[in-house]
Amino acid sequence: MKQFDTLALSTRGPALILTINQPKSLNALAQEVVNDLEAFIDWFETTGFEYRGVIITGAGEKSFVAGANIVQMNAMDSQAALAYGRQMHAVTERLESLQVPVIAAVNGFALGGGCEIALACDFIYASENASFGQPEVNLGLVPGFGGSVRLPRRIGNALARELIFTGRRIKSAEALRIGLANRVVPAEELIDQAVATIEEIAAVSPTAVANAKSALVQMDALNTHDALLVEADSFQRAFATNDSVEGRAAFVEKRSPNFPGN
Ligand code: CO8
Repeated sequence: MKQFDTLALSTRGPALILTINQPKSLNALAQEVVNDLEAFIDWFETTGFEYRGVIITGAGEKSFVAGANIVQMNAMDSQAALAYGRQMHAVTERLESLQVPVIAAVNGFALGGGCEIALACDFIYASENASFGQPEVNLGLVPGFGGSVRLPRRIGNALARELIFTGRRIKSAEALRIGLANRVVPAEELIDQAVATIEEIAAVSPTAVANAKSALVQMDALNTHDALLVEADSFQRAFATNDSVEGRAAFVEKRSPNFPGN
């Protein structure tokens, strides 16, 4: 397994677990972490074919990711801050575009850049002690790693504005209620439940999941009419796969499908 200074990787069945491993700073996104995230994505895109999903979590019991590293940011000029923000934009866009589903297993603070990484994942499972927020206004800042774009898309414009303008922190129960988290679970079950979902995904056609995900990502930027064209194209490509030939034949023959994965 590939090694990184600031990330820990482990495998559970078909799932790859990526742990941001800087517990002393509550897993804040220091420059070294951002560089490692980029290197992780490079590695995963070229060699991670055996995995059917990625789970992102934070080391320790207290924090998922406490945001950008404020100590480092305090020493930056605005050009360096812009480069830091743009690098994280690229990381979040590439995470969003991975071929397999990515689940954020939020086990504590998901603040600022932490909430923004979670938003770049396909969906979020939160532990009972998780909390979410975009507290940048407390620093005289605004979200800079994609939160202004992805938070309104995930929870709606008005709620996102309220969270961004107040910097308020919300608990996991509220995150669930507003659709930010898909489920809330006891901390000790968080990874198990995320792995179980990836096992469920691993039982269906990998090409269909990749196809659906790629279409959903493209649709984010489109109006309904153009998004329907993307769906039609995606459906047509899915229809032509061997997975689909097998899936349809298995249904007709009343047996379980054995997907070839292409
Ligand atoms: N950066 C660096 N270090 C941090 C961070 C952080 N974001 N958060 C916590 N730490 C460090 C603390 O400094 C402390 O270190 P030390 O032990 O050396 O003093 C250690 O982690 C533990 O933290 P606390 O003692 O503060 O722990 P508490 O339990 O008392 O509080 C909190 C936990 C509430 C999470 C608190 O640490 C906190 O408020 N942290 C900051 C959260 C925050 O504001 N995050 C948003 C940052 S801004 C951002 O993410 C926007 C990104 C956009 C950048 C775009 C550039 C263009």
